[in-house]
Amino acid sequence: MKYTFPAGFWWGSASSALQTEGESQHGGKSQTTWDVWFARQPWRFHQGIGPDETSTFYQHWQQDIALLKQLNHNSFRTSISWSRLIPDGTGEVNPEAVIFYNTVIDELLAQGITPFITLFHFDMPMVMQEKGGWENRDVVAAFARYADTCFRLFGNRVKHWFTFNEPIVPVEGGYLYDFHYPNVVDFRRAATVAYHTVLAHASAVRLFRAGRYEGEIGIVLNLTPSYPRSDNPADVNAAHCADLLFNRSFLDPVLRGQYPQDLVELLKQYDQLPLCEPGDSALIADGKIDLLGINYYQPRRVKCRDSAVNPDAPFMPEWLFDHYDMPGRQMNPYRGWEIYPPGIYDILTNLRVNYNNPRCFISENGMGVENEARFINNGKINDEYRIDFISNHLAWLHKGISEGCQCLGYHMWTFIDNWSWCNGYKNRYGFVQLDLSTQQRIVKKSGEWFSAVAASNSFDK
Ligand code: BGP
Repeated sequence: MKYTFPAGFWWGSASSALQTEGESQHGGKSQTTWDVWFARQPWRFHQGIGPDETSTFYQHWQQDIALLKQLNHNSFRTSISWSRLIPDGTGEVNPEAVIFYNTVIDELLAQGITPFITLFHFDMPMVMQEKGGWENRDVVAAFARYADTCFRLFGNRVKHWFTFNEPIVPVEGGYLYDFHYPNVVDFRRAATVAYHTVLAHASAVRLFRAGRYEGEIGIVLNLTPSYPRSDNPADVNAAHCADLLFNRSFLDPVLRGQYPQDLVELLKQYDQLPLCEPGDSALIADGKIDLLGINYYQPRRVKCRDSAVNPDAPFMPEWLFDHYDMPGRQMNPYRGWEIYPPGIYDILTNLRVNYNNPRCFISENGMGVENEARFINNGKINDEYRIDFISNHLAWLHKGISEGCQCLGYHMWTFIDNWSWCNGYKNRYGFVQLDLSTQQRIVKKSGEWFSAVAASNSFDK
């Protein structure tokens, strides 16, 4: 069957500043929580590889943008590093950073590639973390100022802005499950962090609208459709709770301008509501977006809890549901994530039916694979599995579009094998293979395939 996409469909990939730039101590940049955490606990990072060992986009931007062009990207998302642009978080703008990001944006445009810019992709400046990070309400204003600085400096050329990438991840990782700094496990603090992130997002949107910048502003959310084990009401309720906590805690504020009442009630019931101030509801209502980026990797399978919770233990999301290993599900054995292409269709349908069909696009989707060198054939990685992964997801995305969903594009994670948060180079995702020691780049088979798909705006399967 031939799948053809609407004219002007966005084909591209996504990346982020910290995962590609390198030079974390140079060019006037200050440290992020990742630099500090790595210095303190290198054993937490796969093979002891930290955020300095990257594809060095800071030096190789021109070569990499030429490769994006070769792969027929018409759009590309990366992030601006707050700690590079405003090293002390709130003060002077770093002129070297302005030159760097201007150069990157101008080169993308010169090559006919539309820049999509994220403002916060997990890289909290350490100076801000020392003031409490997202737990401290003052960081909201600091972030808004940083966002406004970006709009002023680059808004004449950047027309697609995203306040946050996957804001739930620093909440889960940093305050619930110990895979991001500051490694706290405390639901109430997690809820505060999530709440302040929503306020920071909305403050940035307000400034964007007040400044009458051209273009559109959105956010990138990792949506994990929650599937119950069965139709049994207890399982269905467990899936509903997981959906409220991990999807709708961000989705509803940014699309509907308010929190779901069910979520408020749930947090009240367990005495976990964050502190609200007068004016917050109006601010959140102003945070409605123009464009939603959807990162989709895997669904969430849940069931009701089999055993009672210990009422003396601190509250955690798992009080409300249990994870369920559905028999026969297809897994990515390397990353341990389920592969379920229909999930993309379910997300789009849910948005169309329940959220008034917002403008959206797939901003990340991809497959991390270990030890890809074993698939080298005639000098390049023959990653058929990645082509299968992408085409299966694209087929379901196409079905969503044919039923009326406003999905405007597909960005793969990621363009070049890059550094991953705690996993270093364990799971490689790129269209382009990176040799870390020589910095050599070789396009994989999937890169050639994607390039042809983007050029023809279609593929056969
Ligand atoms: C997303 C992040 C990316 C990227 C990707 C792959 O959650 O937005 O930054 O890292 O996941 O995940 P990982 O690198 O953990 O395998």
